Amino acid sequence: MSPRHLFPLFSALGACFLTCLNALTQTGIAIDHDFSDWNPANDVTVTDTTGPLVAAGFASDASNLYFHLVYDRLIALDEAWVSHGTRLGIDVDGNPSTGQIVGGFQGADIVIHLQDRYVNENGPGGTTNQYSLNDRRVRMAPTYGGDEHEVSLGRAVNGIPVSGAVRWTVRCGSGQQVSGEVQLSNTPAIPMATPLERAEETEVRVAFWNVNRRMNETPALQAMGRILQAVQPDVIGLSEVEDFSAEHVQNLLEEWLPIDGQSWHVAKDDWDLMVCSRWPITAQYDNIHRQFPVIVNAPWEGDLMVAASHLKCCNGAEQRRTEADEYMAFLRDAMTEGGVIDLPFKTPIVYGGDLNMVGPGWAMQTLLTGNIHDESTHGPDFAPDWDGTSLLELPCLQTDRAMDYTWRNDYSEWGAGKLDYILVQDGAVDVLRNFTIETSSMTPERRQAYGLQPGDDLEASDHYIVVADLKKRDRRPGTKPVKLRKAN
Ligand SMILES: [Ca+2]
Ligand SMILES: [Ca+2]
Ligand SMILES: [Ca+2]
Ligand SMILES: [Ca+2]
Repeated sequence: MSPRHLFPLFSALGACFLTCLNALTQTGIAIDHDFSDWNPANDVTVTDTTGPLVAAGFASDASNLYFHLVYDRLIALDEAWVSHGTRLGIDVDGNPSTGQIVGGFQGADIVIHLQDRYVNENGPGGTTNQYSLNDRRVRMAPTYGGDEHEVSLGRAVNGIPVSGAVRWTVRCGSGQQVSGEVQLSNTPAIPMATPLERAEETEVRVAFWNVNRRMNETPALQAMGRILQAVQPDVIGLSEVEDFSAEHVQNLLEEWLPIDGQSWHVAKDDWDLMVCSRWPITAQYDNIHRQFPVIVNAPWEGDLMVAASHLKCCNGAEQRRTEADEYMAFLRDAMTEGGVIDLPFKTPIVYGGDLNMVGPGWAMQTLLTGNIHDESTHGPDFAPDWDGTSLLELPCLQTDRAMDYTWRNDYSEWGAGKLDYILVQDGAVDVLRNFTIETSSMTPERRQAYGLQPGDDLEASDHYIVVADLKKRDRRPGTKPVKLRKAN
């Protein structure tokens, strides 16, 4: 063979090498609203363009099966905001004659009806059993609308075999459908054991927590105390504390997190929000609906503004968007001269809490980008980061599971989801660590190391705490922030 003939062979080998390398370096799938763990080359593209589906991918590890769904429009996966009727089918016994028919696919032993929030699985004697998404450990991200989604399905609870091939399919209400067949992988799920300790060089550890009005229930308080002692936050934004006084919460914090010779500072707004801080709170702004910015005398040059938030729940997308508009008008005021507040340039501003972010996610787009919806009432759009860009939504993955949900109720028709967020200006702070905690998924050794009990997560509240370690951005040349996903 002449060198001329060898060249295409080498380039074919090179292409294979790169593909194989991609497969080998694939480190597993996290359900976290970050899609860099999916290799688009492994997705199956939809050929007909009659509906919203563009492509779908499938992966597996020892714990879960995973689907990657790409649409051409904003879809809220477990809602009919835009009717998409997506069903996911898996033939787990490799037998097309057992199971359900999903369009052009026969033999699906498990069918996940995403939009209608249930799962059908084969029962005995040709029957079909219906389960909730939570029953079958279906997890999804993002929890609010987007054009790209990732879904996982627990293997053990669904009796998915330890080896062999499975056939899978994705079908939309439009009739668009893609299918594939793959060997099951038994690679362990992404190993997670994020330290709860603050990252080196952290200047402020901020946390947000919806404590579900439980601050007078003994078992909840014990669990809350253990979690806060493990986390040791400096600043805490609380929601659903309308029934309690600032003094009540201050006393609890002084018992759980005593500060040498000093008191905790607690500010309460006109409804259900509080901000608690190790450092003095020098100003508070009560009258922004369901959002509560305060100024903290942080241990860095200048101040810190922390806004605790608890946006309208559930079917309230328009109200959430109005609330976001209202806060963003305040933020624009804070970042520009005149009005009721002027912050010095580059004063870090952190926004977080239970944003109830379901449905289309309009409020999140406003909060991240500064694109105000009702400009006639709330004024013009602006860039909410001091460097002229948008804000950063922190992933806050669970410390011990590669998933981002912060709300979980196994008895609900609604799947576990991420309702609790931290938004930062990555032009003003570096984020050195960020996480949420599900104590039930920690190993006994890890729980023991941090003084936690398995049931502390849901005993304390129906929401998990979200935490971030911040360092005021060093703008000397050559310094590099931690790389995180930027809102698009
Ligand atoms: Ca991911
Ligand atoms: Ca089957
Ligand atoms: Ca101003
Ligand atoms: Ca606008």
